[in-house]
Amino acid sequence: MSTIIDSGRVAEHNDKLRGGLEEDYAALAGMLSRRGVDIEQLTAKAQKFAVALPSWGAGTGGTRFARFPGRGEPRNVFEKLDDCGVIHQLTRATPGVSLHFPWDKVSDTQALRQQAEAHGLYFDAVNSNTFQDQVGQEHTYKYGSMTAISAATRAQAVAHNVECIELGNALGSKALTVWVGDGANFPGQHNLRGALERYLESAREIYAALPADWNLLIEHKLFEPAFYATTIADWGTSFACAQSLGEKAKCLVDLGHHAPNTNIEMIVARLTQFGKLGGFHFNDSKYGDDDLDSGSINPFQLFLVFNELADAAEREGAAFNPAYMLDQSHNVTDPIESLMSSAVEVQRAFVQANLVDRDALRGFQESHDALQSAQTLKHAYRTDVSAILAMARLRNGGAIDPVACYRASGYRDQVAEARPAKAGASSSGIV
Ligand code: LRH
Ligand code: MN
Ligand code: MN
Repeated sequence: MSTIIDSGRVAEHNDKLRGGLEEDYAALAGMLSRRGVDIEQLTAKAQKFAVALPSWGAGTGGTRFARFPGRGEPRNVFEKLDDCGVIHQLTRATPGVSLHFPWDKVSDTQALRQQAEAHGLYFDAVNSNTFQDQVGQEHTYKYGSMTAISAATRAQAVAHNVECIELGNALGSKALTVWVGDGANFPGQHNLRGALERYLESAREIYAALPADWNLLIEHKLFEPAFYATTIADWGTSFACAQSLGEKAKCLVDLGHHAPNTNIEMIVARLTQFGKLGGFHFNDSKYGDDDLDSGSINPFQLFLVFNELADAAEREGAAFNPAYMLDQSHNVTDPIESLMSSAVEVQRAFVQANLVDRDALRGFQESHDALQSAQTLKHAYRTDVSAILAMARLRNGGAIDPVACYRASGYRDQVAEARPAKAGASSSGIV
């Protein structure tokens, strides 16, 4: 497996920090052992944890007002893979990459697959895009895609999704994520039921094109760009569609796609109970679909989501395997640094959730001890598991401190030279 940052530099970085980490790890091991927890089991779990990277997160995202490009942004899908390779090399927690078509222009699937493999990466769910028009496209999505009144527009949206499945299949992906912005800006603009009927009709055609071992992940979002009524606005609609489509259709929860204060962990519990949790787009938000770095605003919510996932894993065993992906937009940070720290924050929530004393929690719940039930969760959440995460990285061949190691490597300077800025260029393909 090729590395993008010289492995000698990573080793040098680790040698400087190893002594301190070993001390911290031993102190944490002692503290956890007094609680009856074996640190080695947690570290082994952390070493296996993976969250996929969004190819569109490798460049500066931009808002609907402006985009301020960063230095050395990847100009094509191969360069995005290089950046993802760096993130995985240092964190060892991000072996999957989620592509977005046609933002990612892929003609030679073999070459792309080879490059991914050289970086130790594979392709997670592929995403379709019928939320904007592409150059040369015959029918506009201005009035919807899968739900459009025009049958020709709906057929075009279906054909694009089928093409995404074909591309994904050639790349080794196993799922298609479909998010459509379709909806209405005014009461009366749509027949609300009619729009969903057309959505399901289109979705059935896409579903029929899925290979046997694929999933269709339905991503809901409350609003934006439709500000009055989005067709797939909530988990209830997503769930009903997934049920009606069949076994391979599941729901994808993007943490930024709910009304403020929605109890997202409860949505997770409901979807796991009924076997329809397909995966996540992790990010954080304060107001809407802010696409901020995971764990940067509400890390406790992220922990509570993972607490439900740990409960589901305990009940369902190895069969429980939702797709974990990041979906973020980076505007004021280096995307590589944001993606590295977000992956670590998601992994942190995973480890903390595995630290919850589930037998004690069950006991407190059964004896109606609300205070101690809450404290049991808080006890795990308050535990600083950084040394476990760093040790997992070290043992997997990554960096003890990925951001520091990345900064010291000079990677951004190197790519800034190799990838000169282009006026108006954008990472996603939106100009
Ligand atoms: C929609 C969304 C969806 C898209 C991505 C770019 O807001 O979350 O997942 O594919 O953003
Ligand atoms: Mn998303
Ligand atoms: Mn979103």
